[in-house]
Amino acid sequence: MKKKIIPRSWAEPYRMKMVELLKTTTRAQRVNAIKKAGYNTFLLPSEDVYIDLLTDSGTNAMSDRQWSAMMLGDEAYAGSKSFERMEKAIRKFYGYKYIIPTHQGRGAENLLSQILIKKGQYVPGNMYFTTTRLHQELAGGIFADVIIDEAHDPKNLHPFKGNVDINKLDALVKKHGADKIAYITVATNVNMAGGQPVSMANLRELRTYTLQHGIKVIHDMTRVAENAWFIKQREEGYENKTVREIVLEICSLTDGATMSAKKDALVNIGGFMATNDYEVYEEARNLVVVYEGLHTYGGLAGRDMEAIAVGIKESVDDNHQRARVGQVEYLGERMKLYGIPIVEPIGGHGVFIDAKEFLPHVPQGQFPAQTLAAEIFIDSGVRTMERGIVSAGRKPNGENYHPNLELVRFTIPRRVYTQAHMDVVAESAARVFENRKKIKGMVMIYEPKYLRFFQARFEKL
Ligand code: P70
Repeated sequence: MKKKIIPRSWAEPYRMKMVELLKTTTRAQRVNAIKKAGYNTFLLPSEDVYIDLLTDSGTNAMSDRQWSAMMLGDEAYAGSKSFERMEKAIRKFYGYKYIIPTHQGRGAENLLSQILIKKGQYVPGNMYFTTTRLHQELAGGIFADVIIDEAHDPKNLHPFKGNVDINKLDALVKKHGADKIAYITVATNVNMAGGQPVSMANLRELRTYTLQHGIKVIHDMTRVAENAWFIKQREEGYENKTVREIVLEICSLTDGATMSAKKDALVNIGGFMATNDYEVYEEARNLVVVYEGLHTYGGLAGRDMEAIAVGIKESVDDNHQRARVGQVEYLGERMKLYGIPIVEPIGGHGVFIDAKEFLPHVPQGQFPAQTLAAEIFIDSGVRTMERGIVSAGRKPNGENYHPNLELVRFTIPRRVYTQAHMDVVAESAARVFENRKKIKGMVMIYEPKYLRFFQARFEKL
Protein backbone atom coordinates (compact mmCIF):
# COMPACT_ATOMS: atom_id res chain seq x y z
CA MET A 1 0.00 0.00 0.00
CA LYS A 2 1.23 3.45 -0.83
CA LYS A 3 1.96 5.59 2.23
CA LYS A 4 0.23 8.95 2.29
CA ILE A 5 2.63 11.89 2.38
CA ILE A 6 1.57 14.46 4.96
CA PRO A 7 2.97 17.87 3.98
CA ARG A 8 5.05 19.67 6.60
CA SER A 9 3.37 22.85 5.54
CA TRP A 10 4.83 25.00 8.28
CA ALA A 11 8.49 24.63 7.19
CA GLU A 12 10.58 27.75 7.76
CA PRO A 13 10.82 30.35 4.95
CA TYR A 14 14.46 31.14 5.89
CA ARG A 15 17.75 29.39 6.49
CA MET A 16 20.51 29.87 9.06
CA LYS A 17 23.49 32.10 8.44
CA MET A 18 24.86 32.35 11.97
CA VAL A 19 24.33 30.18 15.05
CA GLU A 20 24.71 30.64 18.77
CA LEU A 21 26.26 27.74 20.68
CA LEU A 22 24.36 26.34 23.64
CA LYS A 23 25.68 24.89 26.86
CA THR A 24 24.41 21.60 28.25
CA THR A 25 24.37 20.91 31.99
CA THR A 26 23.98 17.93 34.32
CA ARG A 27 20.91 17.36 36.46
CA ALA A 28 22.96 18.05 39.61
CA GLN A 29 24.03 21.42 38.18
CA ARG A 30 20.42 22.30 37.36
CA VAL A 31 19.14 21.31 40.80
CA ASN A 32 21.73 23.61 42.27
CA ALA A 33 21.00 26.46 39.84
CA ILE A 34 17.23 26.52 40.41
CA LYS A 35 17.68 26.34 44.18
CA LYS A 36 20.03 29.33 43.99
CA ALA A 37 17.41 31.13 41.87
CA GLY A 38 14.77 30.69 44.60
CA TYR A 39 12.85 28.29 42.30
CA ASN A 40 12.03 31.25 40.07
CA THR A 41 12.98 30.78 36.40
CA PHE A 42 13.32 34.58 36.02
CA LEU A 43 16.29 34.45 38.40
CA LEU A 44 18.26 31.79 36.51
CA PRO A 45 21.41 32.90 34.70
CA SER A 46 20.72 32.25 31.01
CA GLU A 47 24.04 30.41 30.84
CA ASP A 48 22.46 27.55 32.76
CA VAL A 49 19.53 27.30 30.33
CA TYR A 50 19.57 24.90 27.37
CA ILE A 51 16.35 25.80 25.53
CA ASP A 52 14.99 29.15 26.63
CA LEU A 53 11.19 29.32 26.38
CA LEU A 54 10.81 31.93 29.12
CA THR A 55 9.45 34.43 26.65
CA ASP A 56 9.05 35.38 23.01
CA SER A 57 9.88 38.95 24.02
CA GLY A 58 13.07 40.40 22.58
CA THR A 59 14.34 36.86 21.92
CA ASN A 60 13.67 36.80 18.18
CA ALA A 61 16.35 36.14 15.57
CA MET A 62 16.67 39.13 13.26
CA SER A 63 17.07 38.74 9.52
CA ASP A 64 20.06 39.76 7.41
CA ARG A 65 17.90 42.65 6.15
CA GLN A 66 17.27 43.87 9.68
CA TRP A 67 20.96 43.66 10.58
CA SER A 68 21.98 45.57 7.49
CA ALA A 69 19.29 48.22 8.09
CA MET A 70 20.84 48.77 11.51
CA MET A 71 23.97 50.08 9.80
CA LEU A 72 21.84 52.93 8.48
CA GLY A 73 20.81 53.98 11.98
CA ASP A 74 20.74 57.76 12.32
CA GLU A 75 21.77 58.43 15.91
CA ALA A 76 20.88 62.13 15.84
CA TYR A 77 19.34 63.25 19.13
CA ALA A 78 16.60 65.11 17.31
CA GLY A 79 14.84 64.52 14.01
CA SER A 80 16.43 61.12 13.31
CA LYS A 81 15.85 59.74 9.80
CA SER A 82 15.48 56.32 11.43
CA PHE A 83 12.43 57.57 13.32
CA GLU A 84 10.94 58.74 10.03
CA ARG A 85 11.45 55.27 8.54
CA MET A 86 9.86 53.57 11.54
CA GLU A 87 6.96 56.00 11.52
CA LYS A 88 6.43 55.37 7.83
CA ALA A 89 6.34 51.58 8.35
CA ILE A 90 3.85 51.88 11.23
CA ARG A 91 1.57 54.10 9.14
CA LYS A 92 1.82 51.80 6.15
CA PHE A 93 1.35 48.41 7.84
CA TYR A 94 -0.78 49.36 10.85
CA GLY A 95 -2.50 52.51 9.64
CA TYR A 96 -2.21 54.66 12.77
CA LYS A 97 -1.62 58.36 12.27
CA TYR A 98 0.60 59.63 15.09
CA ILE A 99 3.47 57.63 16.58
CA ILE A 100 5.47 58.05 19.79
CA PRO A 101 8.46 55.72 20.16
CA THR A 102 9.13 54.15 23.58
CA HIS A 103 11.86 51.90 24.98
CA GLN A 104 9.39 48.97 25.08
CA GLY A 105 5.69 48.21 25.51
CA ARG A 106 5.30 49.22 29.14
CA GLY A 107 6.74 52.67 28.36
CA ALA A 108 3.83 53.18 25.97
CA GLU A 109 1.38 51.81 28.57
CA ASN A 110 2.67 54.31 31.11
CA LEU A 111 2.18 57.29 28.78
CA LEU A 112 -1.23 56.22 27.59
CA SER A 113 -2.54 55.39 31.09
CA GLN A 114 -1.39 58.74 32.46
CA ILE A 115 -3.00 60.62 29.59
CA LEU A 116 -6.35 58.86 29.32
CA ILE A 117 -7.21 57.69 32.85
CA LYS A 118 -8.78 59.94 35.48
CA LYS A 119 -8.66 58.68 39.07
CA GLY A 120 -11.53 56.30 39.83
CA GLN A 121 -12.32 55.52 36.19
CA TYR A 122 -12.77 51.95 34.97
CA VAL A 123 -10.58 50.40 32.30
CA PRO A 124 -12.24 47.32 30.83
CA GLY A 125 -10.05 44.90 28.91
CA ASN A 126 -10.09 41.41 27.36
CA MET A 127 -8.22 39.81 30.27
CA TYR A 128 -5.52 41.54 32.26
CA PHE A 129 -1.90 41.76 31.30
CA THR A 130 0.54 42.24 34.19
CA THR A 131 2.28 45.47 33.13
CA THR A 132 -0.80 46.95 31.43
CA ARG A 133 -3.01 46.58 34.50
CA LEU A 134 -0.31 47.86 36.84
CA HIS A 135 0.10 51.08 34.81
CA GLN A 136 -3.68 51.51 34.77
CA GLU A 137 -3.81 51.10 38.54
CA LEU A 138 -0.85 53.44 39.12
CA ALA A 139 -2.75 56.07 37.09
CA GLY A 140 -5.78 55.64 39.42
CA GLY A 141 -7.81 53.36 37.14
CA ILE A 142 -9.73 50.22 38.03
CA PHE A 143 -9.31 47.27 35.68
CA ALA A 144 -12.42 45.25 34.73
CA ASP A 145 -12.18 41.94 32.89
CA VAL A 146 -14.65 41.79 29.98
CA ILE A 147 -13.30 38.80 28.07
CA ILE A 148 -15.77 36.01 27.21
CA ASP A 149 -16.12 33.31 29.90
CA GLU A 150 -14.71 30.65 27.55
CA ALA A 151 -11.27 32.30 27.86
CA HIS A 152 -11.02 31.29 31.51
CA ASP A 153 -11.59 27.62 30.69
CA PRO A 154 -8.45 25.88 29.41
CA LYS A 155 -10.48 23.12 27.76
CA ASN A 156 -13.02 25.22 25.89
CA LEU A 157 -12.42 25.01 22.15
CA HIS A 158 -13.95 28.37 21.15
CA PRO A 159 -11.95 29.52 18.08
CA PHE A 160 -11.78 33.14 19.31
CA LYS A 161 -11.25 32.92 23.04
CA GLY A 162 -9.85 36.46 23.03
CA ASN A 163 -13.24 38.00 22.20
CA VAL A 164 -14.76 40.78 24.26
CA ASP A 165 -18.09 39.94 25.90
CA ILE A 166 -20.09 42.98 24.83
CA ASN A 167 -22.74 42.18 27.46
CA LYS A 168 -20.15 42.37 30.23
CA LEU A 169 -18.95 45.69 28.84
CA ASP A 170 -22.50 46.98 28.56
CA ALA A 171 -23.26 45.97 32.16
CA LEU A 172 -20.22 47.98 33.30
CA VAL A 173 -21.30 51.00 31.23
CA LYS A 174 -24.89 50.78 32.55
CA LYS A 175 -23.70 50.49 36.15
CA HIS A 176 -21.19 53.34 36.17
CA GLY A 177 -22.01 55.48 33.11
CA ALA A 178 -19.87 55.84 29.97
CA ASP A 179 -18.04 58.85 31.43
CA LYS A 180 -16.60 56.58 34.13
CA ILE A 181 -14.95 54.42 31.45
CA ALA A 182 -11.49 55.74 30.53
CA TYR A 183 -11.28 53.52 27.44
CA ILE A 184 -11.35 49.82 26.64
CA THR A 185 -8.16 47.88 25.91
CA VAL A 186 -8.38 45.14 23.34
CA ALA A 187 -5.36 42.90 23.14
CA THR A 188 -4.94 40.87 19.99
CA ASN A 189 -3.86 37.26 20.56
CA VAL A 190 -4.50 37.53 24.28
CA ASN A 191 -1.33 36.53 26.12
CA MET A 192 -2.71 35.52 29.52
CA ALA A 193 -5.50 33.47 27.94
CA GLY A 194 -2.87 31.35 26.18
CA GLY A 195 -2.28 33.35 22.99
CA GLN A 196 -5.93 33.31 21.93
CA PRO A 197 -7.24 35.49 19.06
CA VAL A 198 -10.03 38.02 18.77
CA SER A 199 -12.33 37.72 15.73
CA MET A 200 -12.90 40.52 13.24
CA ALA A 201 -16.65 40.19 13.80
CA ASN A 202 -16.14 40.85 17.50
CA LEU A 203 -13.90 43.86 16.81
CA ARG A 204 -16.53 45.24 14.47
CA GLU A 205 -19.29 44.77 17.01
CA LEU A 206 -17.13 46.44 19.63
CA ARG A 207 -16.46 49.36 17.28
CA THR A 208 -20.18 49.90 16.76
CA TYR A 209 -20.88 49.72 20.49
CA THR A 210 -18.06 52.07 21.50
CA LEU A 211 -18.96 54.64 18.83
CA GLN A 212 -22.52 54.70 20.19
CA HIS A 213 -21.24 55.30 23.72
CA GLY A 214 -18.26 57.55 22.96
CA ILE A 215 -15.67 55.13 24.36
CA LYS A 216 -12.17 54.85 22.86
CA VAL A 217 -10.73 51.46 21.87
CA ILE A 218 -7.03 51.06 22.63
CA HIS A 219 -5.35 48.14 20.95
CA ASP A 220 -2.57 46.20 22.66
CA MET A 221 -1.11 45.15 19.31
CA THR A 222 1.90 43.27 20.65
CA ARG A 223 0.92 40.10 18.74
CA VAL A 224 -1.48 41.44 16.12
CA ALA A 225 -0.02 39.59 13.14
CA GLU A 226 -0.36 36.23 14.89
CA ASN A 227 -3.99 37.12 15.56
CA ALA A 228 -4.40 37.96 11.88
CA TRP A 229 -3.08 34.51 10.94
CA PHE A 230 -5.79 32.87 13.08
CA ILE A 231 -8.48 35.06 11.49
CA LYS A 232 -7.24 33.92 8.10
CA GLN A 233 -7.48 30.26 9.22
CA ARG A 234 -10.73 30.39 11.16
CA GLU A 235 -13.00 33.28 10.18
CA GLU A 236 -15.35 33.08 7.26
CA GLY A 237 -14.57 35.54 4.50
CA TYR A 238 -10.89 35.92 5.40
CA GLU A 239 -9.36 32.78 3.89
CA ASN A 240 -8.23 34.65 0.78
CA LYS A 241 -7.05 37.82 2.53
CA THR A 242 -3.40 38.28 3.42
CA VAL A 243 -2.11 38.73 6.96
CA ARG A 244 -1.06 42.20 5.88
CA GLU A 245 -4.60 43.14 4.84
CA ILE A 246 -6.12 41.63 7.97
CA VAL A 247 -3.69 43.47 10.27
CA LEU A 248 -4.63 46.79 8.67
CA GLU A 249 -8.32 46.03 9.06
CA ILE A 250 -7.91 45.13 12.76
CA CYS A 251 -6.09 48.38 13.46
CA SER A 252 -8.69 50.40 11.56
CA LEU A 253 -11.32 49.33 14.11
CA THR A 254 -9.43 50.93 17.00
CA ASP A 255 -8.46 54.48 18.05
CA GLY A 256 -4.90 53.93 19.16
CA ALA A 257 -2.41 51.34 20.30
CA THR A 258 0.42 50.33 22.56
CA MET A 259 3.03 48.04 21.11
CA SER A 260 5.88 45.96 22.42
CA ALA A 261 7.86 45.56 19.19
CA LYS A 262 9.92 42.87 20.96
CA LYS A 263 7.35 40.27 19.94
CA ASP A 264 5.59 40.41 16.57
CA ALA A 265 7.95 42.99 15.09
CA LEU A 266 10.94 40.64 15.30
CA VAL A 267 13.39 42.83 17.21
CA ASN A 268 15.22 42.61 20.52
CA ILE A 269 14.08 45.93 21.99
CA GLY A 270 11.58 48.70 21.29
CA GLY A 271 7.96 49.77 21.32
CA PHE A 272 5.65 52.64 20.60
CA MET A 273 2.35 54.30 21.33
CA ALA A 274 0.12 55.18 18.39
CA THR A 275 -3.04 57.26 18.19
CA ASN A 276 -5.35 58.74 15.60
CA ASP A 277 -6.29 61.54 17.99
CA TYR A 278 -4.18 64.73 17.68
CA GLU A 279 -4.83 65.88 21.25
CA VAL A 280 -3.71 62.58 22.72
CA TYR A 281 -0.65 62.71 20.48
CA GLU A 282 0.23 66.22 21.61
CA GLU A 283 0.03 65.23 25.26
CA ALA A 284 2.07 62.05 24.65
CA ARG A 285 4.72 64.00 22.76
CA ASN A 286 5.02 66.23 25.83
CA LEU A 287 5.09 63.40 28.35
CA VAL A 288 7.50 61.12 26.48
CA VAL A 289 10.43 63.47 27.15
CA VAL A 290 9.90 62.99 30.90
CA TYR A 291 10.08 59.20 30.90
CA GLU A 292 11.64 57.93 27.68
CA GLY A 293 13.50 60.53 25.63
CA LEU A 294 12.81 62.96 22.83
CA HIS A 295 9.72 62.25 20.70
CA THR A 296 11.89 61.15 17.79
CA TYR A 297 13.68 58.37 19.68
CA GLY A 298 11.79 57.59 22.91
CA GLY A 299 14.61 55.62 24.52
CA LEU A 300 15.64 53.79 21.37
CA ALA A 301 18.82 54.00 19.35
CA GLY A 302 18.36 55.00 15.70
CA ARG A 303 19.49 51.50 14.70
CA ASP A 304 16.74 49.93 16.86
CA MET A 305 14.12 51.95 14.98
CA GLU A 306 15.59 50.77 11.66
CA ALA A 307 15.31 47.14 12.77
CA ILE A 308 11.69 47.69 13.81
CA ALA A 309 10.78 49.24 10.45
CA VAL A 310 12.06 46.16 8.60
CA GLY A 311 10.74 43.71 11.23
CA ILE A 312 7.18 45.01 10.93
CA LYS A 313 7.23 44.33 7.20
CA GLU A 314 8.58 40.79 7.69
CA SER A 315 6.01 40.05 10.40
CA VAL A 316 2.97 40.57 8.17
CA ASP A 317 4.18 38.02 5.62
CA ASP A 318 1.88 34.98 5.34
CA ASN A 319 4.74 32.49 5.00
CA HIS A 320 6.41 33.84 8.12
CA GLN A 321 3.23 33.46 10.18
CA ARG A 322 2.51 30.00 8.79
CA ALA A 323 5.90 28.78 10.05
CA ARG A 324 5.73 30.73 13.29
CA VAL A 325 2.32 29.60 14.43
CA GLY A 326 2.92 26.18 12.80
CA GLN A 327 5.92 25.52 15.04
CA VAL A 328 3.92 26.38 18.16
CA GLU A 329 1.16 24.06 17.01
CA TYR A 330 3.70 21.29 16.40
CA LEU A 331 4.91 21.49 20.00
CA GLY A 332 1.34 21.56 21.33
CA GLU A 333 0.33 18.51 19.30
CA ARG A 334 3.38 16.60 20.53
CA MET A 335 2.42 17.36 24.13
CA LYS A 336 -1.13 16.21 23.49
CA LEU A 337 0.20 12.88 22.18
CA TYR A 338 1.76 12.34 25.60
CA GLY A 339 -1.55 13.17 27.31
CA ILE A 340 -0.24 16.39 28.84
CA PRO A 341 -3.08 18.82 29.69
CA ILE A 342 -2.60 22.02 27.69
CA VAL A 343 -4.73 25.06 26.90
CA GLU A 344 -6.71 24.54 23.73
CA PRO A 345 -6.97 25.65 21.01
CA ILE A 346 -3.16 25.86 20.87
CA GLY A 347 -2.16 29.55 20.96
CA GLY A 348 -0.03 31.73 18.74
CA HIS A 349 3.13 32.37 20.75
CA GLY A 350 3.44 29.36 22.99
CA VAL A 351 2.01 26.23 24.52
CA PHE A 352 0.45 26.61 27.95
CA ILE A 353 0.31 23.61 30.31
CA ASP A 354 -2.63 23.54 32.71
CA ALA A 355 -0.76 23.12 36.01
CA LYS A 356 -3.98 22.61 38.01
CA GLU A 357 -4.72 19.49 36.02
CA PHE A 358 -1.07 18.41 35.76
CA LEU A 359 -0.56 18.63 39.56
CA PRO A 360 -4.06 18.21 41.03
CA HIS A 361 -2.59 17.37 44.46
CA VAL A 362 -0.86 20.79 44.73
CA PRO A 363 -3.33 23.51 45.85
CA GLN A 364 -3.12 26.93 44.15
CA GLY A 365 -1.75 28.42 47.40
CA GLN A 366 1.31 26.18 46.95
CA PHE A 367 2.02 27.53 43.46
CA PRO A 368 1.54 24.57 41.12
CA ALA A 369 2.65 26.42 37.96
CA GLN A 370 5.74 27.88 39.65
CA THR A 371 6.57 24.38 40.93
CA LEU A 372 6.11 22.78 37.53
CA ALA A 373 8.30 25.36 35.77
CA ALA A 374 11.09 24.54 38.25
CA GLU A 375 10.66 20.78 37.71
CA ILE A 376 10.85 21.09 33.92
CA PHE A 377 14.04 23.10 34.24
CA ILE A 378 15.55 20.46 36.54
CA ASP A 379 14.61 17.72 34.09
CA SER A 380 16.08 19.20 30.91
CA GLY A 381 17.33 22.77 31.25
CA VAL A 382 14.24 24.02 29.40
CA ARG A 383 13.19 27.37 30.88
CA THR A 384 9.49 28.24 30.99
CA MET A 385 7.41 30.84 32.84
CA GLU A 386 4.72 30.72 35.53
CA ARG A 387 1.45 32.34 34.47
CA GLY A 388 -0.82 31.76 37.45
CA ILE A 389 -1.31 33.01 40.96
CA VAL A 390 2.21 34.43 41.30
CA SER A 391 1.87 36.46 38.08
CA ALA A 392 -1.62 37.65 39.01
CA GLY A 393 -0.26 39.38 42.14
CA ARG A 394 -2.32 41.35 44.61
CA LYS A 395 -5.24 43.75 44.27
CA PRO A 396 -4.72 47.39 45.27
CA ASN A 397 -6.32 46.43 48.65
CA GLY A 398 -3.64 43.80 49.26
CA GLU A 399 -5.69 40.64 48.64
CA ASN A 400 -4.26 38.02 46.31
CA TYR A 401 -5.90 37.68 42.91
CA HIS A 402 -6.95 34.04 42.35
CA PRO A 403 -6.88 33.52 38.59
CA ASN A 404 -8.77 30.57 37.21
CA LEU A 405 -5.89 29.84 34.86
CA GLU A 406 -2.83 28.38 36.56
CA LEU A 407 -0.48 27.86 33.63
CA VAL A 408 3.11 27.18 32.66
CA ARG A 409 3.98 28.96 29.45
CA PHE A 410 6.35 27.42 26.91
CA THR A 411 6.92 30.52 24.79
CA ILE A 412 8.58 30.10 21.43
CA PRO A 413 11.00 32.81 20.28
CA ARG A 414 10.56 33.61 16.58
CA ARG A 415 12.97 32.05 14.05
CA VAL A 416 15.25 30.68 16.81
CA TYR A 417 14.70 26.98 17.60
CA THR A 418 14.32 23.89 15.43
CA GLN A 419 11.78 21.09 15.28
CA ALA A 420 14.25 18.80 17.09
CA HIS A 421 14.37 21.33 19.93
CA MET A 422 10.58 21.14 20.11
CA ASP A 423 10.85 17.34 20.44
CA VAL A 424 13.28 17.71 23.35
CA VAL A 425 10.83 20.07 25.06
CA ALA A 426 7.82 17.80 24.62
CA GLU A 427 9.80 14.75 25.83
CA SER A 428 10.90 16.63 28.94
CA ALA A 429 7.34 17.68 29.76
CA ALA A 430 6.30 14.04 29.26
CA ARG A 431 8.98 12.75 31.64
CA VAL A 432 7.91 15.19 34.35
CA PHE A 433 4.29 14.21 33.70
CA GLU A 434 5.14 10.54 34.31
CA ASN A 435 6.62 11.40 37.68
CA ARG A 436 4.07 14.07 38.62
CA LYS A 437 2.70 12.33 41.73
CA LYS A 438 6.03 12.75 43.54
CA ILE A 439 6.12 16.54 43.01
CA LYS A 440 5.49 18.74 46.06
CA GLY A 441 4.41 22.41 46.14
CA MET A 442 6.29 25.44 47.46
CA VAL A 443 6.09 28.43 49.83
CA MET A 444 6.93 32.00 48.86
CA ILE A 445 9.72 33.34 51.06
CA TYR A 446 10.27 36.72 49.38
CA GLU A 447 7.59 38.84 47.71
CA PRO A 448 8.40 42.11 45.89
CA LYS A 449 5.77 44.85 45.91
CA TYR A 450 5.39 45.34 42.14
CA LEU A 451 5.17 42.59 39.48
CA ARG A 452 6.24 40.05 42.08
CA PHE A 453 6.70 37.16 39.64
CA PHE A 454 9.93 38.69 38.31
CA GLN A 455 11.88 38.51 41.58
CA ALA A 456 9.89 36.41 44.08
CA ARG A 457 11.72 33.54 45.83
CA PHE A 458 10.39 30.16 46.91
CA GLU A 459 11.31 27.09 48.93
CA LYS A 460 10.24 23.48 48.41
CA LEU A 461 7.75 22.11 50.95
C1 P70 B 1 5.99 38.39 27.78
C2 P70 B 1 6.36 39.85 27.66
C3 P70 B 1 5.03 41.82 27.37
C4 P70 B 1 3.76 42.47 27.02
C5 P70 B 1 2.69 41.73 26.49
C6 P70 B 1 1.47 42.39 26.20
C7 P70 B 1 0.31 41.63 25.67
C8 P70 B 1 2.37 44.42 26.92
C9 P70 B 1 3.60 43.84 27.23
C10 P70 B 1 4.68 44.71 27.82
C11 P70 B 1 7.30 40.32 28.74
C12 P70 B 1 6.76 40.16 30.09
C13 P70 B 1 6.14 41.21 30.73
C14 P70 B 1 5.62 41.04 31.98
C15 P70 B 1 5.68 39.78 32.58
C16 P70 B 1 6.34 38.75 31.97
C17 P70 B 1 6.87 38.94 30.72
N1 P70 B 1 5.14 40.60 27.53
N2 P70 B 1 1.36 43.69 26.43
O1 P70 B 1 6.90 37.60 28.01
O2 P70 B 1 5.66 44.90 26.87
O3 P70 B 1 7.68 43.82 27.87
O4 P70 B 1 7.88 45.42 25.96
O5 P70 B 1 7.30 46.24 28.21
O6 P70 B 1 2.79 40.42 26.26
O7 P70 B 1 4.83 38.03 27.62
P1 P70 B 1 7.21 45.11 27.25
